[in-house]
Amino acid sequence: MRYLFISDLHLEAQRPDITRAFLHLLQTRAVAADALYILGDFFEVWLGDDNPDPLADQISSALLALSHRGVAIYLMHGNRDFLIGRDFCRRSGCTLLNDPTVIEINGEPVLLMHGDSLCTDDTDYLRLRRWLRNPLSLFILRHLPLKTRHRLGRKLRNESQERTRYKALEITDVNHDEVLKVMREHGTSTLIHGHTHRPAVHQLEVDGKPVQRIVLGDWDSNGWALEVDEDGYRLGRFELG
Ligand code: LP5
Repeated sequence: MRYLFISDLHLEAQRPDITRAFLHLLQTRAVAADALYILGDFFEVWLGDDNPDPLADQISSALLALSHRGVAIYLMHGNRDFLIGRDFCRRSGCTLLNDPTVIEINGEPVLLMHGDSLCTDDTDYLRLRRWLRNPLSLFILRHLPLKTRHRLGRKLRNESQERTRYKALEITDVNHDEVLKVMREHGTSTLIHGHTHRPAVHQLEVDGKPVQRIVLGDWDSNGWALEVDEDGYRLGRFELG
């Protein structure tokens, strides 16, 4: 089996280069895989499946075409696109994954997360996350008029950009103890996540056993993808073209 993992593309109309690179990846490396996993922040901001958006239509058609070619596509929410719902998934042939999810690769359990919930030192963000992601808030947000969601989404982005500017780098990274805790809880020796925009493969130990934490990169000046097959895990950077 061949797997392809990506995250943090932040697709938006203002970055046609990222959209082009993603469509190219679908037509080349993704068709050669058995499964494509998108681990959150696929879109820069997602205001709801009912928001008319030509970019979303283009992306969902391309994903659907890939799924018709026999590639299984899995999508996890990120902190920017947690309002992606069943309608988008149906249109694009994706299966929505819970965060966290454990899958099996080469007979081993592998833990998949977006990564934001691992940043436990970022207490302000976690408070916001708890509020935004509780079922009642989600229900209310989904039923707000689109214009109101646009306004609130913009306000939240501006506020977030302003506040992250003053946060120390350690605060916006994952907390080491939290990583060990989730890996121990799920009994996995591999964790794959995105969110922090700090692509790397970290070798760690849980209870004396070697484990690895693979951080996917964000697509900005380059693209990033993790390929996995029976030969192992290969995290690579590529030109957007
Ligand atoms: O995304 P990134 O990496 O830049 O920053 C994140 C954290 N910020 C966020 C917020 C998102 O950027 C914006 C999400 C938009 C979603 C739109 C859909 C919803 C529509 C309806 C809206 C109600 O996730 C950032 C982390 C950072 O990652 C690193 O981990 O630090 O967190 C923050 O900056 C949060 C602040 O610390 C606290 C913000 C308090 C907000 C105050 C209220 C403002 C008005 C709210 C209106 C509802």
